[in-house]
Amino acid sequence: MSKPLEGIKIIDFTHVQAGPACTQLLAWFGADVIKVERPGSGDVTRNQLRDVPDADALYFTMLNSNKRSLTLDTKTPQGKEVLEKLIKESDVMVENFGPGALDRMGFSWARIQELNPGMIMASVKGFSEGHHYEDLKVYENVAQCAGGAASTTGFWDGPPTVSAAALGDSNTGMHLAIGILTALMSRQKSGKGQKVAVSMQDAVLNLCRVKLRDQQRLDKLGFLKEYPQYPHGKFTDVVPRGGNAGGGGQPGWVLKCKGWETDPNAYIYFTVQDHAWPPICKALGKEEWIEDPAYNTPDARQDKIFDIFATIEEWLKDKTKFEAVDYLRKFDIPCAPVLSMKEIAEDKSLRDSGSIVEVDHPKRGKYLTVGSPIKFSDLKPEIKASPLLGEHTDEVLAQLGYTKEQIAEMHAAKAV
Ligand code: CAO
Repeated sequence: MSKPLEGIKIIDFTHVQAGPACTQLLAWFGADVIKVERPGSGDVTRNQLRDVPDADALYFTMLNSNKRSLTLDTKTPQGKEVLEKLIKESDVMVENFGPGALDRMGFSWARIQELNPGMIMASVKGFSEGHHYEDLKVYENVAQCAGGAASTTGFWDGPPTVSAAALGDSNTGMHLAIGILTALMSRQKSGKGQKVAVSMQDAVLNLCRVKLRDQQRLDKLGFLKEYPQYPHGKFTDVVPRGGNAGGGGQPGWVLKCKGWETDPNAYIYFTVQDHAWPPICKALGKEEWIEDPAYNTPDARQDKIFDIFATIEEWLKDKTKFEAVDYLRKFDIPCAPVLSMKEIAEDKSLRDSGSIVEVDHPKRGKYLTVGSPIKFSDLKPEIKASPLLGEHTDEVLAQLGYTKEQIAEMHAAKAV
């Protein structure tokens, strides 16, 4: 079966996480992704946080599967020539260098268009073009702070907090993938390529839209009913950190289960969904709350929501998180155990669905990685090992028409 993106050739000039996450996704769906890396060193993540000496780090292998690796010093004349040829033959070029790096290398958008008017040039930067911080280099947590995630995450009596989820990196890469696919569709109609850019700040903000919603409600009302600060605490003029509160109209909290004193993840998330109030009361053995006007509407519950959570915790005291969820699911209550990474790594359902896959790597042996979170009826992406540094250099150069002698010369000149 041919893969949907087969025939699409992508120059993957990305490094670290944001760009590689994007191109990896496109490679899974069939694109020919050629990762261009600096000879000798390659993507910095090959060496970062190594757990096996002399083998590419998991940081690299988990973001670069299904790609080919071409080493190329694009600051040498031969390297530039190879890149020009590649640009002429490719559909997409993806990069996430620091601001201005590609221009300094001699590959401005104008030059790329000259070489290939059909080229889709996709970039990740920390901030968008024209932004007053456009010159800044940016990593994950910087973006989380600039995009509104950090100021709204954590507890009210603690500092702004970053999330473990890669909202700035992989999330930006996913946004860029959507942009690239849109530009490919557009090119089918117009024949023209275009520049696609996503800033990490914007991608984080896109996921924080409910907090911008809350800022405007706060400006109007002076309080936010669904936050733990209401009605007993104080609001200032900015959206506060809401701890583990549910983000919408359904109150929720992380609740302790049996064993929480020694197990840092012996918790469940429990949601008090409005229309599930009767089943919640039945599940907890608190039938008297069902018709009690002090409890039977969201407004009535609001000022005692933490007392309600305390009652649920009392009920949870002799149940493990798995026992609790297995019981609560029968009552249709939105809840889940707080899973550790160890539990996720061993989860049979995640393995069966291909969301976690085991891959065999020639140097490091077997390792786990995250498979496609997008499921298709007609495509089951096969997750392959990431390439060794320069593994496909000669192959790609030969496909570009270079002879064995020319390739040997480039090796001798350290251009590849
Ligand atoms: N051959 C020759 N030179 C190469 C090359 C190659 N194959 N690949 C990269 N280079 C050069 C670049 O041209 C650049 O050179 P100059 O700065 O001299 O013009 C140089 O390598 C460094 O590039 P950089 O600025 O991207 O690298 P950095 O390590 O200093 O910064 C990062 C890293 C991530 C902060 C920066 O790239 C950045 O801000 N990127 C945009 C935002 C982003 O994607 N951040 C998320 C990364 S994931 O956490």
